[in-house]
Amino acid sequence: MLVLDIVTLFPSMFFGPLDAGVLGRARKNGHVAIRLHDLRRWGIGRQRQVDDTPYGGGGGMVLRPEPLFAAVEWIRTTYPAGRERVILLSPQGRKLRHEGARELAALERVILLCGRYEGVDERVREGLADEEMSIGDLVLTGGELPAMMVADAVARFIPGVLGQSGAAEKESFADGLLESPYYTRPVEFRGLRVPDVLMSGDHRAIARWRAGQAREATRSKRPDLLDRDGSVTRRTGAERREE
Ligand code: 4FV
Repeated sequence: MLVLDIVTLFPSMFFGPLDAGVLGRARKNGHVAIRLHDLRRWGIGRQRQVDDTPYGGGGGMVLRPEPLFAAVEWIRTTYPAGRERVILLSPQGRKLRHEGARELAALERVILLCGRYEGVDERVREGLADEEMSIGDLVLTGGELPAMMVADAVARFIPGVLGQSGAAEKESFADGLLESPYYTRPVEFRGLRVPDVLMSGDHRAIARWRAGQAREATRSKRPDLLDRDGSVTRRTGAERREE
């Protein structure tokens, strides 16, 4: 079972999104456990202060290091775990991708740190987080939504969470390509017909068609996933960025 310990100033944001559908069932079935930790609990002084103005000026507020360090140390003491990783959600992180989610799913525990305001004190990066993860090159108001995305993406790799086992290995990005198109009833809709091959029962022809469609979808929509020779890139996020 994977345990996600989420440190946030807004635990209530997680009520709902993590209780519904596949993730909700995964928690009920004990495949994934999610614990929410209110950062305010480790706030400083009577005001339980968690943020302060940035040295050197520049407006906005910055999360102080002490409450975040104290929260992680309390989690580690209260819930000891072996293979774990502390991840800070931030725009500076490596992009959350299929491979990264699969890696995290193999751990016992992941601690997710949700930033707020302008960001966190740099010493959180230097002395607490094992790594940073980003959901994309944009700035959000907080790390909570990215943390939910990590929880959702990672849970799908836990055996037993998705209906048929290995489903996570048969989808977009699993083999570096986008997925082929899906069709379901009705056969004809507003003049648009389901491709005959999908109703042929010829599974080899269907597999060939799907492979071709996946490659074409990737070539037209996400050429960055392919090398110049059209093969699926082995380049990781960082190398891809060079383009
Ligand atoms: C973010 C991202 C993100 C930055 C300042 C929270 C915000 C505020 N996190 N991927 N993009 N975080 O924008 O993960 O603290």
